[in-house]
Amino acid sequence: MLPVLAGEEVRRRWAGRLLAQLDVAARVRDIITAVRAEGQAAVERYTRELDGVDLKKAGFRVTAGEIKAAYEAVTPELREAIQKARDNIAAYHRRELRGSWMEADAGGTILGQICRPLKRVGLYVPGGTAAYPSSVLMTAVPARVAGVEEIALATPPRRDGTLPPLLLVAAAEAGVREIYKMGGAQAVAALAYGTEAVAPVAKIAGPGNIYVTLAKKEVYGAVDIDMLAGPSEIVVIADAGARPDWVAADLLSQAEHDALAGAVLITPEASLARAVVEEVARQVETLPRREIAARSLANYGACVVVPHLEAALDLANALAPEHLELYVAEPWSWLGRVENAGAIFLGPYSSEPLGDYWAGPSHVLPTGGTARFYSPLSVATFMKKSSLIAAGPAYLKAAGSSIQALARAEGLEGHARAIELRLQEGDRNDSRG
Ligand code: HSO
Ligand code: ZN
Repeated sequence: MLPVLAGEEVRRRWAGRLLAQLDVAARVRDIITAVRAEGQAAVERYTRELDGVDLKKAGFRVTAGEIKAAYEAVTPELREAIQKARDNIAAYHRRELRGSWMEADAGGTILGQICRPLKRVGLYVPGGTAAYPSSVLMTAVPARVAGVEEIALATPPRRDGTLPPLLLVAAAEAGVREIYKMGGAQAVAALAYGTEAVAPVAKIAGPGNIYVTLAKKEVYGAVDIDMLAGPSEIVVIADAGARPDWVAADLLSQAEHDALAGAVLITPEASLARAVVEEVARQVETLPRREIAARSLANYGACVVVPHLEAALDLANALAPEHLELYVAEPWSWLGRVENAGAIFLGPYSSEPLGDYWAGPSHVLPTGGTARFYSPLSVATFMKKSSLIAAGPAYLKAAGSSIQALARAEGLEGHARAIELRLQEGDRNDSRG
């Protein structure tokens, strides 16, 4: 079930994980072209073909009546859990807010940076068995904390034309009022370019399947995107003190997401490795999603025995996993060795699902090795900056000749003269004074 592999083999398998699906790229491009050319008619056609839903009947934009019905369908316990999770996510992301700054020097020249939220963003939330209310919170709450005025949320309708009630409650609790029943590449295209029924956004964020991810890649440039996200991943680094049943449970928590998910234990302890392999086999039997988990483990799961913890950290850094658990005796002393990971969980009680639902950091994290350069979805995802320069005459006088020299060295006489003219005025003022 959980194969025992060499580190190199795990790296090879994980590297091939996304390439396995790239053949849908042409299809994605066709869908985007159609939505750009035909607008809402194309969105409706693809929704009929791919989701089996007639939007004329089901309605495109979610109504106040649908939100009200959703609240009635959700238990108070779940509603409160959504509210508490939302508050934790908001509190975490508020700590991340960075304001504009300005600094004046003695001569009165001011340099600075203006940070402001994007005005209108699109959030994508997957459908099917991956229609997670938690993902609504993990994208919408950081956007709200950033101060985004307009949030358009897209998620594919179910076969009966409805959306899951808890997902609607999560959206309402996060303050999202614009929800559209559309999914896949057609939703990404509609958000990027707009249609008669939905206004275009400046940026599209949120997880999705390969169609969504490739569509985001395709519209990038016309709009910004958060990242190119793939299936979930977890790497657990554990030592002799780790409980095999806890390690196994954490591996399964990500394996159950997707047949393409990756779950890997790296340990210097051969006896722990054996015990975890046994535990995984035992626990998976009673999981409702055991078939998905079993396929994930067979393809992209592994148990790797390494000579020492140093080697475990090296392999984890090479995999650059979405989630990394340091389930070892001294997790804090190993933290400095972690270079590439979307989220890091320290110690036996920091089980990965804590991050998926509750603690506060967004669970939208870099995957597929992109933790080498991407960061988690955050407030910064929804902000942009403008630089600020307000110079005085003394500044120009001090810097003018160097600027002119640089401009002339680049063959840009017009630049040089713009500075020169002002220096001449400075001379006249000097002679008059
Ligand atoms: N672990 C997933 C997020 C998620 N888990 C949603 C449960 N629901 C990707 O980070
Ligand atoms: Zn999860």
